[in-house]
Amino acid sequence: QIKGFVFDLDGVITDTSLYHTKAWRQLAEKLGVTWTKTLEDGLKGISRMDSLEIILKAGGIENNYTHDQKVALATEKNTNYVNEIKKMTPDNILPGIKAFLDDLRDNGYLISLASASKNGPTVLERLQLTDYFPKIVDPASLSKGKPDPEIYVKGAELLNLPPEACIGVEDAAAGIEAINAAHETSVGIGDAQTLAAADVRFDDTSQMTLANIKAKMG
Ligand code: B16
Ligand code: MG
Repeated sequence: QIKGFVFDLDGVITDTSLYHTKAWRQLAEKLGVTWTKTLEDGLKGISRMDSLEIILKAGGIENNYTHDQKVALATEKNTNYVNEIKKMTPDNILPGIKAFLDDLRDNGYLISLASASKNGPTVLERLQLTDYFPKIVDPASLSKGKPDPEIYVKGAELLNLPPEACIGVEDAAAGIEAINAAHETSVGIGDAQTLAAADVRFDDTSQMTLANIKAKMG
């Protein structure tokens, strides 16, 4: 029986993926790396330093920078990203999410956050959703990022629930893989091809309700 929900943030609660993309693209193009949709999708759910590494590899320039230079590049991206999220308001909550969170709370489900983003708490504050997420996995505490199950295992642990009693919600293929490997039920938000491995899938957040999830779980 499901007792808790472990949420991804970017692409599920709000569309910060647009801001991540804008900031990474700006950096990539400055470094002479061609931006593609495949590159863009591959960065979703991936930690900051791993994302940088993927971009540099796409341009074949991963060996052109020292570790310190790479940290500086990632910091430059983050500064641009942080400037973007400062402009966010509760209007940036994706359709249906506020009602869904209220429904979960009213029905006694426990809720935690499993975002790879170190800016997660700031984003929740901007959206005025902090109160819904008393438990947040600290991404700095992880030894491996998504698709490794660690972040979703910890998300369930924070709720004192076995993974089998949790649903994980994700927009990224790497995230669905992490949820499945953690032995939680996976709910994917996005297209069928990218999220083929999800147990339950919706095209967008507006369709994600408790009733619809239950119906699809059978
Ligand atoms: P930061 P999620 C992920 O968040 C994003 O999808 C990914 O694009 C980003 O690089 C990562 O967080 C790290 O974010 O640079 O803010 O620490 O989808 O796991 O909520
Ligand atoms: Mg995401």
